[in-house]
Amino acid sequence: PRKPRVAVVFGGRSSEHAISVVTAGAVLSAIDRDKYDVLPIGITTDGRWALTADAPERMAIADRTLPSVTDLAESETGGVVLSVDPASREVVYNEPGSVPQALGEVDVVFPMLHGPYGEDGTLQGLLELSGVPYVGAGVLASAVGQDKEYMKRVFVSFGLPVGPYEVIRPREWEQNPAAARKKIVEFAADHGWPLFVKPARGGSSMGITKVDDLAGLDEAVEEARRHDPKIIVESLIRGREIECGVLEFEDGPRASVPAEIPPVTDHDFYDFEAKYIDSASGIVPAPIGDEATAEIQRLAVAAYEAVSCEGLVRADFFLTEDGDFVINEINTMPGFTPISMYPRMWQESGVSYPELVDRLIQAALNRSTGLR
Ligand code: G1L
Repeated sequence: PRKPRVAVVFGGRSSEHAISVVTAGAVLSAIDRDKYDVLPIGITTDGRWALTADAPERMAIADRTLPSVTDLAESETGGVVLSVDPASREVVYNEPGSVPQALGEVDVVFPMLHGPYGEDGTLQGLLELSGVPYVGAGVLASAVGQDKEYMKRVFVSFGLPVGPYEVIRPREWEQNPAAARKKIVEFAADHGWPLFVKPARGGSSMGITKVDDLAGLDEAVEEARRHDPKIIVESLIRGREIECGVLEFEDGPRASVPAEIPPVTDHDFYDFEAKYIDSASGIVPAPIGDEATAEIQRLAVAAYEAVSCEGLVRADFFLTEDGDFVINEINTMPGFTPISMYPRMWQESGVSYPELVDRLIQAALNRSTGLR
């Protein structure tokens, strides 16, 4: 019988293009070629889809040079739209003004794009329309996981512990900035300084400012609004940073051992690359004791279920001095190189990186398309 064909879609018009290429290279290296065929599909930084060589060795950082899809592309075509024929599941290049070029059938897509048009549910929607199964979160879970406001609203409605927050919508700031500023100042009066001012949507730590007093507020709001006109204000939760992985097994989701992220300097706070590539500083398993471990595992699976995640999620928490967990956020597309926290937590739980990749592909293949 024919091997299932896995299309790995990576790169993209994101500041994290190179991270995606490096991660896709690790995934391509880990996929069992006796079991699956692969189709590497890169998206250039200017948004063109390209069939790339199946050459994971060219997708690593070499001589301090970051890899890019442009350097890997075999056939690159301007303005191309990739589509999948729903009847045959044939992947097609619809190059404007020419005959669509068939690339062969695909059985499952491994989406590896960061940020807008990647992990916010848009690519997932395109794949739903095409009837192709894909690894990981669906449209709703991707979109909710990308929006810090709706993520918290879902957590609250499922009884999960979230920290204090306030949302400033685009029109609030544009039409009455004084009232919006007052809302934030009252929030600070209730919950104390410092505050974190964040873009509501977007996964990386870009656009986030820690604000110590009123003087820094306007600039922090303007900075966050450069990334997203909707912003969220959160209070500082004093506690240890503990995260936990959830992975779908044959019988349902299970939680990994948790990890602790040691406190970082202000410099590291802005270094989002460290979050994905150099996660060596994380402590696995987190030294928090059996009781807290069981509790975070219960909460992580509850967060996965609350948002209707599929395949995997990384859930990030604070452990307060009182011994209580507060959920900070979930990540439907966590850092995913072999040294990233999510794969490391599963490694420590007895699931190797190739097994992790295989389980995710199997979970996607076992899912039917349509409502589930
Ligand atoms: F497909 C999965 F498994 F859901 C998946 C896809 C992408 C897991 C993790 C990632 N991560 C990335 O693509 C990235 C961290 C390189 C950018 Cl979001």
